[in-house]
Amino acid sequence: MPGYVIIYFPVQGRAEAIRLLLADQGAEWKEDVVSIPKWMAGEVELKKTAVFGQLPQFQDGDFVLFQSNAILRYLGRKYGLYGNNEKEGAVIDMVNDGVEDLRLKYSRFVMSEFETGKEKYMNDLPNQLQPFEKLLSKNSKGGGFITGNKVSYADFNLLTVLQSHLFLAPDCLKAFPLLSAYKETMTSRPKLKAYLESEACKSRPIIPKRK
Ligand code: GTS
Repeated sequence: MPGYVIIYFPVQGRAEAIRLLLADQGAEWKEDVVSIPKWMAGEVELKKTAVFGQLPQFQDGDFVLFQSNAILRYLGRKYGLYGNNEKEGAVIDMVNDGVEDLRLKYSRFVMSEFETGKEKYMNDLPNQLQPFEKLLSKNSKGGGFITGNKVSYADFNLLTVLQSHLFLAPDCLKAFPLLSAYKETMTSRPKLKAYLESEACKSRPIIPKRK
């Protein structure tokens, strides 16, 4: 069994798509949880050794990797979740970059504009979700994946971003029938469903607890 370790804060955050991918592929991993207050106080040595001074860190045995999207791409290659050829892989990267753009907007909103910018963020959310609905409409033969005819690493990333939004706005997918069905299809994948229903997953907050 590969020795996978995810080192991250006690939240779903940027590590969750990695967890979803591993769970879906039937892989096991160990969690090394870093205390946010200790990290903020400069008491965690890893802050100095992390390549960009940030988490998550991922380990596959002796191999150490940072940057959540690079980790997803590494696992995508390893588990055959990167399309059937170079062009499909490039489209998967494109979609994942779109997911990253939305994740950044979400993070900025949650961390800095939660009290003041909620109405603006929610009003604009349909515009942000529309491109993904359109991608699904063009991929009707794909069996429910965001692109291509099999699950890709970007699907796990998109699913976590959708779930983060559903956490704040449970109705946000109502106007998007394909995204709603996509979310159901993804969360019904047996191994993924088992993980999503596990105590380990449910006990981890989607975002850091607000004071
Ligand atoms: N591009 C990086 C990635 O995708 O891994 C961003 C990593 C990042 O911003 N990590 C944050 C961090 O380590 C935590 S979170 O954004 O994932 O919640 N923050 C602490 C710090 O000291 O910057």
